Amino acid sequence: MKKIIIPLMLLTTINSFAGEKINVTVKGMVCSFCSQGITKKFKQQPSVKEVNVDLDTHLVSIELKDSQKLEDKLIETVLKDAGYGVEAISRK
Ligand SMILES: [Cu+2]
Repeated sequence: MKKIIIPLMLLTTINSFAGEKINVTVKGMVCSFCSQGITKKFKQQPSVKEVNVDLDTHLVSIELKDSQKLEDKLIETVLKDAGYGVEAISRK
């Protein structure tokens, strides 16, 4: 029973946090032109508050607005349309 209760509590805590953070590792993102284009694309999404790019690690960090969602599928679509691939998506 404990094993079921603990994850549920964690989920509730995460959901009550303001602005979910998503880290996306992007394939093919190599220069500042890439990062600017990707930042622009994600900022067009109404749920996105902030976007930061680390070119060294090919990481795009997306911060969402309070209690907003951004599905993995949408992230993949945005990047694919811009000409990039998704290597990994992690959420905090
Ligand atoms: Cu580039």
